Amino acid sequence: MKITDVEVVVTCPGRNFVTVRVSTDEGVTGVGDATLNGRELAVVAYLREHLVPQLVGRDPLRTEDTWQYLYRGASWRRGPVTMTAIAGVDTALWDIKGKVAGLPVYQLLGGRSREAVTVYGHASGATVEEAVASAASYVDRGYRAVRVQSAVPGLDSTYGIGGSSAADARSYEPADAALPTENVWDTEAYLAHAPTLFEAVRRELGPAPRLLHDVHHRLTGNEAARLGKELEPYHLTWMEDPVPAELQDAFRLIRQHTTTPVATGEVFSSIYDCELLIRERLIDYIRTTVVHAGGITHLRRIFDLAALYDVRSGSHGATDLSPVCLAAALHVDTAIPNFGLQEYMPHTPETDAVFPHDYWFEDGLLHVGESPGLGVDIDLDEAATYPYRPASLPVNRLRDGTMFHW
Ligand code: EZ4
Ligand code: CO
Repeated sequence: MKITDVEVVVTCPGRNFVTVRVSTDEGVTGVGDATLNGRELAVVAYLREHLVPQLVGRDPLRTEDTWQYLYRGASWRRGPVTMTAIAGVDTALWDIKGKVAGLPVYQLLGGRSREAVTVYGHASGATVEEAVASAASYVDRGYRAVRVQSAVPGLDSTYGIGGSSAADARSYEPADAALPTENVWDTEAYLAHAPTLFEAVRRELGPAPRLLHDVHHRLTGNEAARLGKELEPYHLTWMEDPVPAELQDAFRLIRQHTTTPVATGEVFSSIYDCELLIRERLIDYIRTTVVHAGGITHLRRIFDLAALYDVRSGSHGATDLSPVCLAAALHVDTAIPNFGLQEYMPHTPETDAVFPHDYWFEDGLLHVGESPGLGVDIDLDEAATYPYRPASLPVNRLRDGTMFHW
């Protein structure tokens, strides 16, 4: 069996998605997500100029050898662009392998370890009251876990805030312009506010729902230690990205001060980014996912390392990861022994129409489909109706204009 063609498809049904579509001489095709929000065309160029010419003629079933060939073949390896490009190819090859075997990919990863995948939804509000009501609406719809964010009083914009539940699903859309939106951040205002939010949410919702919060890389280690301590009475499932993920020493400081569980890793590209945090048990959940961490082949390796240290998976699953990534993530989530939680924000109907899929949501759980392969495809005609639009994620400044982390 041979790879005959690799297409790199860019489509923008509300936001940009990059998809790798691999064709073979036996007529079987596979798809992989290669979307890197805000830097999409860098991955497209990496694929089209460097990887595609190396793939034509190869055996699509040699997933491990192809992964090693693409990874080791770049002397300057790792990094988000490289690893997202490799992920797109690797995911498409696993899709083909499943179709050739006549089995859903989770079967090739060891079969079911659970009946379905527990997800968390995104609740938010312009006020604490709105955020509490939003969280309650998720619980009413069957969600067992909810991430809660609310606007910080005195700031014009806060990460993660959507005004209504429809807006919730779109609240991470990039500005439709080449220049990013500029937000303003105030750490002291945030630190004063965040515990009051969770005090109110726990009071209203009681002890049952699992609660999460995304700090989005905004604190120092010491500030995060303070927040973690102040959140302890509300028993969060996790405090996410408390510090910029590259500042790994800071996780030691956080760990020394608080039992609030910590999750990080959505921006990590490889097992080497995660290794110290896992081995020293500085985190409770590792948030790497298929598209940004080298595909199914490499993500499985990260989660196997994590399993040795009681660290569970908590894969990133915002709407800037395509349904192809979500489908692939669900196969991994269904199979691994140390699954923790899966982030889930429903895609828009336009996006779902471009990427028909057989996974479904019910009662707080996502269910993987039984089709051979990943159970997701790209409708090329539908995709072609949504041309690429330049877009950026926001940037963040302190009140005095200093550039800060977003
Ligand atoms: O901000 O995917 O936990 N989820 C997140 C996401 C990220 C976006 C960035 O593109 O942090 O909402
Ligand atoms: Co996050």
